[in-house]
Amino acid sequence: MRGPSKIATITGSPFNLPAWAELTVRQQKMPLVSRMDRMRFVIRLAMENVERGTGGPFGAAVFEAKKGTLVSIGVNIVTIANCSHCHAEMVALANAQKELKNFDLGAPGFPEHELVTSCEPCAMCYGAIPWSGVRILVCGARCEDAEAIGFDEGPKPKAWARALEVRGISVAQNVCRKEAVSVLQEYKKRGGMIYNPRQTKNTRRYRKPEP
Ligand code: AZG
Ligand code: ZN
Repeated sequence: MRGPSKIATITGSPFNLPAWAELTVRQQKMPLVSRMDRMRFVIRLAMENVERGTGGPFGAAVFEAKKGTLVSIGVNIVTIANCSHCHAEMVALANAQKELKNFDLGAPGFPEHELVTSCEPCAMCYGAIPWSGVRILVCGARCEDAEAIGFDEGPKPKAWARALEVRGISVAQNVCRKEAVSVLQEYKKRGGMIYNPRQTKNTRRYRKPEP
């Protein structure tokens, strides 16, 4: 078998953002210098996603870590994209890679990139982070906050943050946690859809490690 074809192209990504979110990316020209400003920005994205009914109560963005320039945003669009991969973090990472025309956000010559997310990553997004090339992860709400409103964040190692640190990805948790949790609660109050990984007899036997 030969290598990848030079003429193969992919169109119509399921990671395409809703129109309102595209506009937000274009309008956010000013760098966001502080960690809290970046977190408040993604929390606003999560809330707007809830208010506009475009998906679950989660927002994320990729920034140039030092300057605070916005590279991409993501919101949870699982239901409107009919794609279970479309968690906020996955959408933000995919759009950053598309924007920078590189599958590795840590490629030589790039500045450090930071993923800021309104909620700690689920098992799927956690798995995607080391491959993305981001060097910093900043989280708002905890997994247990998402689970408190009915989401199942999947099995992650107990020391998941440490495991990222060992790979050279620094992790900050509980940034503006209260504000991030209020978006989750608003979604629940509005009766937002809760979609979860499929459970089988076997997976029910799996016991989550104590936090
Ligand atoms: C989710 N958890 C996070 N962190 N982000 C999303 O988009 C999610 N969707 N379901 N659980
Ligand atoms: Zn996820």
